[in-house]
Amino acid sequence: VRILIADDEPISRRMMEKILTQSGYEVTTVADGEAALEALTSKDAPRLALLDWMMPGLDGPEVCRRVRQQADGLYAYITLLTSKQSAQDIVTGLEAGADDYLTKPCNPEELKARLRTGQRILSLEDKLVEAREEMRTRATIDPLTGIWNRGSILALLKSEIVRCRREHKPLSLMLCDVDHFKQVNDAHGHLVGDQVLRQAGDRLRHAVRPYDGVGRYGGEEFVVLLPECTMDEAAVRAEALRARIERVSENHGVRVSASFGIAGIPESSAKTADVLGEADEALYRAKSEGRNRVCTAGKRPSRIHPDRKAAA
Ligand code: GH3
Ligand code: MG
Ligand code: MG
Repeated sequence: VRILIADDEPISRRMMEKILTQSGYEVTTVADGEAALEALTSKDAPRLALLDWMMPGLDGPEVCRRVRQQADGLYAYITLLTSKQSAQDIVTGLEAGADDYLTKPCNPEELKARLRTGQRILSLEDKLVEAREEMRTRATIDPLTGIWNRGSILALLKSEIVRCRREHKPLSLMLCDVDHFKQVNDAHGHLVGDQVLRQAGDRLRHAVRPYDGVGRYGGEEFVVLLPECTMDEAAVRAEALRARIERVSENHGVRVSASFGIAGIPESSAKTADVLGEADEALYRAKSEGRNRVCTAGKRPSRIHPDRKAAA
């Protein structure tokens, strides 16, 4: 465990350093408040600190205050060292954001015991942060495919509509639905069905640019958000994806294809289009025209793959 000791008196600094090094701490020492503040706000800062109250420049409580103000990372457990003993001083120190205080010269056993309390609190904090991260993941990520869940992709759509309008950029959206997916489940079982969905999610994710959004809209339906992409560009990319899904599935035994509905908001548009609804209509058209194809909102006839047109 790493700990910072900030004390301008060399003797007391060395004494504490010795005690703590012997108890297995990895000690960093500094001799004034500025250096302490720098160490505690740096990247990968120690999370335990002993700060002398009186130091030239910034004193202990001031360092505390600034650390608490600036901190955006993990919590640091700060103990102030003081030779003062009046109740008012203690209140001042704690109000500055210190977690604990010790009077100097400190008893080695008490010092170690107090620091163990600090470590307990830090480990509680770590568990909380971990739990929060896990909850965040569960709330935003679809567990089967690892892409955004419905709520997240819809929230992203909302904010991208606002951003693209503000920046006068187009925005397009693909809805992708696996064809006859019920039959995949029926013929190969639910586990293979899940596998197909995971692969579809991977394929979509790998086909897009880093700033595009890919989410699972429902069972076997996916949304791909394409900011700064016109509907024509989106249709070209959807067609490439469609062909790829068809080709790859042919090599893998389970025949899978998907239909795509494209909609978008042009860069100059002021109206609030229901892009999702329009994409859904286009998707419906793609389904009713025979599946395994890309349809674009407002365009008739739909984009039919050239091979299929020839075959028709
Ligand atoms: P269409 O070409 O018209 O889209 O036909 P479809 O069979 O793909 O569409 P439908 O909506 O009738 O069926 C979707 C199926 O997807 C039904 C449901 O059991 C299945 N499904 C939904 N979520 C999951 C999932 O997480 N895993 C698996 N294996 N199947 C799922
Ligand atoms: Mg389907
Ligand atoms: Mg469906």
